Amino acid sequence: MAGSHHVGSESSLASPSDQPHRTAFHFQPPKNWMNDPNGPMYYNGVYHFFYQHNPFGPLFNPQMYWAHSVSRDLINWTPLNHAFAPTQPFDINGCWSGSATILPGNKPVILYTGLDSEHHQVQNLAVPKDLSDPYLQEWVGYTGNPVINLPDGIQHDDFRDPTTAWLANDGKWRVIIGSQKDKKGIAFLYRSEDFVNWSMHESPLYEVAGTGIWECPDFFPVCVDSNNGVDTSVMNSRVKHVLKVGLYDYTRDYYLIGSYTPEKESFVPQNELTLDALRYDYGKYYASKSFFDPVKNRRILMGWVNESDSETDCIAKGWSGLQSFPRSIWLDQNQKQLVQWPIEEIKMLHENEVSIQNMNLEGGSIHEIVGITASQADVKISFKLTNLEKAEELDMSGIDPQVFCSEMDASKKGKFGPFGLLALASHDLFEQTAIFFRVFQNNGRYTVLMCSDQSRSSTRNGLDKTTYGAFVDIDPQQDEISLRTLIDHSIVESFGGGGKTCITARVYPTLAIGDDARLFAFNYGTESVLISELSAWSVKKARINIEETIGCT
Ligand code: DQQ
Repeated sequence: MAGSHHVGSESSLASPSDQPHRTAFHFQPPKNWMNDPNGPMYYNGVYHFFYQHNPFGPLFNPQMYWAHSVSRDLINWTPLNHAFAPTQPFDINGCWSGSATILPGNKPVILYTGLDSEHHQVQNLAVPKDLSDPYLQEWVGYTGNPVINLPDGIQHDDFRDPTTAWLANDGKWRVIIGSQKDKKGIAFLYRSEDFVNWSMHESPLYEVAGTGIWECPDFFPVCVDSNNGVDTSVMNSRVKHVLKVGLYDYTRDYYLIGSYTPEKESFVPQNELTLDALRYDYGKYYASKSFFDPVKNRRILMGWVNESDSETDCIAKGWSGLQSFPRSIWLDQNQKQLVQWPIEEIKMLHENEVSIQNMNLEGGSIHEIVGITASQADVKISFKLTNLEKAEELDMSGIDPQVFCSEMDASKKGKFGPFGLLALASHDLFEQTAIFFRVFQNNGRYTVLMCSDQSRSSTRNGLDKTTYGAFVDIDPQQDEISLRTLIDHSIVESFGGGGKTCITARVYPTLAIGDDARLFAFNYGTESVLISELSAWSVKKARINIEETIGCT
C-alpha cells in the first residue's frame, strides 16, 4: 500500500536567500505540509520516523499520507516513499496518526487511524511487506482492516491515534485510543492476545470531564531512580507511568505521572489534569510521541511545531511545520515532573565553540556572544544569583505565568530579571526573541519564572507573536538558573532549569537573518547576575530529507 508519490527534492525549492526561515537541523519535509510525528521506532540499526504529510500542498488537508524517513543517527534523514496513502476503504479519506510496536521476534507493526469511506475513524493494522528490506520501505495493510471499529455512542470523528502497545504478564497487549464523549476526554483501552482481535476494556484507562477530545495519547513507563528510558512494556516497582494527552481545544500536550496496575487496569495519577497542569512544552508544540531507543537505553520524544505565520506565507514558502529537535525524556529526581534534553547526537553538528566563565552581568547590561553563527546555534548559559534577599516580593499563587510574561515583557525592568538571552537579534536589537527569567520571593520561598517573548521577533505584522511563560521548579538558593536554547532560523527551542521547563517558539525575522543575526546575553534587572558558565556553538546543517540514493550509513 505504499504510495507511489515521491516527495519533491530540495532543489525544487527557492534558493536559501529566498528561504531565510527554512531550518538547518530540525526535521522538515522537502516541501509541503507536515504535522504529527507518527510511529517513531528503532529497527535493526535504523531509526524510522513517519509523519502526517499532505504531499500536494503546504496547508492541512484531512486526506493525510504517512510520509517516511530513515536515519542512522537521528540527525541526518533520508526520505522514502510514503508508507500509507489513502487508498483503501478503511482509510480512503485519510491515514491519520498512529504508532509502531515491535512484537516478539523483532517484528514491527503499526496501528494507525483511518478515515473510512463513511468518514468514520477506525484503527488499522499494517506490517512491513519485506522484513529483509533494511529500510522497511513498503507497508501492507492487514486484510481484515479495520481491526478496531468506532465504539457505540462515540461520534464518527472522535476516535483516533492509537499508542504504541504494551504487553502485560497475562500475555495481552494493550493500546489506548483518544476520544471524547460530551466533552469528557477519554483514553479508551483495548486488549488483544494476537494484535488482530481487540476488545474494549469495560472502563477507559483514564478520562477527565470538560477537557474535550484527547488526541495523540502516549503511555509509557519512566524509571524512578535513573535517567535511562525503558521499553513500553516494562512494569515493575522501579517505574512510574506517564499518560500524555493532546488537548485539541487548546493545542497543548499535558501529562500525568502515576501508578499503573495492569491487573486492575487502573492508572492513578499523582497530579491533576487541569489547564495549569504539567506540559511537555509551554510554547508552540503539539501531538508529540515518544519511543524507546534500545541502542542508548533512552526514551526519545518528538513533537510537531506548527508555523506562526499565515496560510499565504506557507503557500509562498512552499512548506509548513517542523518537528522539535529529538529530546531525551526522563523522570526528575523529585518524581514530580519530567525532564527533557536535546539528544547528545547534536554534538555531531557543533562547531566554533565559544565559552565564558564567571562573567558578571551588571544590572541593565548586555553582552554579545560572538564567534558563532547566531542563526544556527546551540547555547547553554548558567546564571548564579547572590543576595537573593533583594528579590521582589510577589505572591505568585494563582498567577498565570503566560499572562504574566506577556504583561511583563523583556523591556520591563525588575530586580532579579529579566535576564537571559536575546536570540535572532538584529544589530540594533530592533528584532529580537528574548528568552529570560525573573525571580520573586514570598515568605522566604522563591519562584523562578521563564518567559519567551516573541513580541519583537519580526518587523512583520500578521504573525502569531504570542509570548509564552511557565514556572521553573528550582530553588535559586541551591541551584544555578540554567538555560539552553537551540536556534535554527525560525525556531527557538529553549530548555530552562536543566530541561525542567521547555518553551518552543516560531519566529520570522526580516533583519536578523543568516549572517545578520546576533546573539546576546542580557540583564535588564537592577541586580547583577553572574554568568557562571556559557558555552555556545554554531550548529552545522544536517542532511534532512534531501533526496538521494538510500544509503544513510
Ligand atoms: N492530527 C491527525 C490526527 C490527530 C491530529 C490528523 C493531531 O490523527 O488527532 O492529521 O494533530
